[in-house]
Amino acid sequence: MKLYEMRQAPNPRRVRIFLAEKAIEIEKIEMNIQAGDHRTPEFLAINPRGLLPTLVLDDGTVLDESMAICRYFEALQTEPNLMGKTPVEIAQIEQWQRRIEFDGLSSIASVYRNSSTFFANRAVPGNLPDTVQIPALAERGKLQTQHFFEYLDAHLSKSAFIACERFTVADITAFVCTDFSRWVKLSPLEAFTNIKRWYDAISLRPSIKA
Ligand SMILES: N[C@@H](CCC(=O)N[C@@H](CS)C(=O)NCC(=O)O)C(=O)O
Repeated sequence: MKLYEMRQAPNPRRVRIFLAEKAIEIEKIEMNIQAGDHRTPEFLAINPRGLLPTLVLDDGTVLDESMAICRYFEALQTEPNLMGKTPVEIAQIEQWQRRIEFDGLSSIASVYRNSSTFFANRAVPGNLPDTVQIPALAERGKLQTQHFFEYLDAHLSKSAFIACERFTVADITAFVCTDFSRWVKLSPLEAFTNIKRWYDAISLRPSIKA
């Protein structure tokens, strides 16, 4: 199998950390979004959405959503468990995943894509026709990001991990989200002491450097 990814990009990074936690090694193909590698006819023949990460299985099956890729590997190799064992654990992890993806990652992406000069005509990622930036969406994204970090900090004042009192995929998503916020100068690490304490602890895991 082959994983098409990009080291710097947040979503591929989530999968890379997940694989490192499980000590799974697979072939990785480094792509460059800035250079347009993900929009070449060759890559679009593999993934018409033009998004990373993209996993191609040996039988040709293509998976192009980070969490679907993680679920595949979780089913393939169950330990260490990162996505929940009991029904309530599975639900709690999923709940946090969705909160972080919608309220955190998406809000930051909205700020980034609607303000970065590089993405002036490509405010929406993937293989779309040109999409203009809407500065108001960047402003709204800033408010949403601030609100997200406020409630994440309140949660982490009572918990050492994001879900289930142990390290899970939700910590991976929240960690990548926290790093992504630096791209738009909205890092919570100075203002939010509980996020900072959690972030420093998670940073020590070897998988974070994957
Ligand atoms: N929902 C997808 C989002 C994937 C995504 O947006 N990937 C970004 C990199 S982080 C991408 O491929 N961007 C391509 C572009 O900017 O055109 C997932 O979770 O994997």
